Amino acid sequence: MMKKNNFFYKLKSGLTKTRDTLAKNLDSLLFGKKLLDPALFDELEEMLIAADMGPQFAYALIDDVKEKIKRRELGDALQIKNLLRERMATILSSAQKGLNIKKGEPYIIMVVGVNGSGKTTTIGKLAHFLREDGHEVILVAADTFRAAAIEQLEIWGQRVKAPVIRQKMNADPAAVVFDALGKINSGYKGVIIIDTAGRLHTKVNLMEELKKIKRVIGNKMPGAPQEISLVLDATTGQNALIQAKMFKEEIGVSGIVLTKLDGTSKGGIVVRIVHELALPIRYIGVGEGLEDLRPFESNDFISAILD
Ligand SMILES: Nc1nc2c(ncn2[C@@H]2O[C@H](COP(=O)(O)OP(=O)(O)O)[C@@H](O)[C@H]2O)c(=O)[nH]1
Ligand SMILES: [Mg+2]
Repeated sequence: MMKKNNFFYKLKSGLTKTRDTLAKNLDSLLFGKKLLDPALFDELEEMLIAADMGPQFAYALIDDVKEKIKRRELGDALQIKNLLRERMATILSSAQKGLNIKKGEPYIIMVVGVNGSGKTTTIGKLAHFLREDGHEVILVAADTFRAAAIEQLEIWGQRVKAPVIRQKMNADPAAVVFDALGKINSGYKGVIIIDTAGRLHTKVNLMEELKKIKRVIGNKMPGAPQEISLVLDATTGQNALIQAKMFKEEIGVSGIVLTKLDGTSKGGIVVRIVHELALPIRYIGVGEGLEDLRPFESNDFISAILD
C-alpha cells in the first residue's frame, strides 16, 4: 500500500502541468457561464485539444454536452466537468488491461519504440516488477547498435538479478534473439524480455529489423511473442500518437507503456491514444527508479489530471 500511495503521489505531482492546463482552466471557463454560449464550446474545444486529448475526443464530448442540453439533462455549465470525467472513465477503463502472465509457461515480451522513449529503463523496471511478483525473468539485448545500450541493459540486469543474454555490438539483432532463444533451456518457464533498437532515421530498416525479430521469435515458439509492448514518451504528445500509429500498422502492437508521466503537460495524450487507436495501456512510468513503473489504473490517472 505504501508503494502504491507513493506511486500515486508521483503520478499526481508529475501531472501537475497537465492538471493546470486542464482542470484549472476548465473550472474558470465553466464558472458562472450560460450553457448555450457558442463561445463556451469553442473555448472548451480549444482547451481539450491544448491538453492533447485530440479533436475527435473534443468533438464527441461537445456533441454529448449539446445533446444533454437539448434533453434538459444539463442545467449548469459546471456539470460539464462531470461529463468529461465520465467520458474519460469510459474510454480509459477500456484500456486498463494489464499483462496476464501465467506462471509455469514461457512468455516473451518484445519491447519496441523510438530511441530515448525509455525502452531499456522500462525493461529494467518491468523486470523488477515481475521479479517481485515471483516470476523468473531473462533479458535479451537486441539493441546492438550502440555498446552503451547493451551495457545499460546489463546494469539493469544486475540490479534486478535477472540474467542478460547479449552479444557484441553490431551483431545482427535477429541473430542475437535466435541464439538467445536457443540458449535458454527449452524447459524454461519464465518471462523473456527483448530490448530492441529504435533509431528512426532509418525507419524502413528499423521496421524490417523488428519484423525479422518477431518472425524469429514466432518460429522458435508458436504463439510468441505473447506481447509486443510499444514504449512511448508522454512528453512528446502528438508525436507519441504518430509513433503509435506507425508501429501498430508496421509490426502490430499489443500494448503500450507510457513513460515520463512525471513532469509533463501532455498527459492528455493517453486519452487520445486510447480513443483513436484502441490499444491497452499496460504500464505507466513516473521516473527512473526501480519502483517507478506500475500497471495503468484509469481511476488514478483521471484523478491525477482532474482533481
Ligand atoms: N523522468 C523519467 N525519465 C525516464 C523514464 N523512463 C525513462 N527515462 C529516461 O529517459 C532516457 C531514455 O531512456 P532509455 O531507457 O535509455 O530509452 P531507450 O532509448 O528507449 O532505451 C533515460 O535518461 C531514462 O532514464 C520515466 O518514466 N521518467
Ligand atoms: Mg535502449
